[in-house]
Amino acid sequence: MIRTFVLIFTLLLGLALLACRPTQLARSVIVTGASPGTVEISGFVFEPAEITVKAGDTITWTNGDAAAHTVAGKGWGSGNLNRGDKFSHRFDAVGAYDYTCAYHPGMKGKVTVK
Ligand SMILES: [Cu+2]
Repeated sequence: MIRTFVLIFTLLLGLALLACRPTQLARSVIVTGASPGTVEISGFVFEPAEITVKAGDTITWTNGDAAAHTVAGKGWGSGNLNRGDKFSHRFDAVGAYDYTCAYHPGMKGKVTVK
C-alpha cells in the first residue's frame, strides 16, 4: 500500500518536473540546493544575505522575483537581472565585498572571501 503510494508520488513528481520549463527547473534547483556558491534573490532579499567562500570560488546569483534586480558591488556587479536571470562572479582576492541592488538600496548582501 505504502509502496504503491510512493510509486505514484514519484511518477507524479517526475511528470511535474518534465512539465516545468527550463527556467522554472533552474529556479527550483537553486532554492533546494544548499550549494555554497549560490545566492537566490527572492522577496527583495538576497538569500543568504552573507556568504563566505574561498578565494577563486564563483558565486552565482539567480533572480527569482518578478521584479528586476541587480547585484551591485564596488567595481563589480551585474547589469539588469529579470526573473530567472543569473549572474556569476569569481572572487580571486581575499576580503569582504558588500553589495546591494541598484534599484532597491535596502537590499544588502555581503561576500566574504577567505
Ligand atoms: Cu532589487
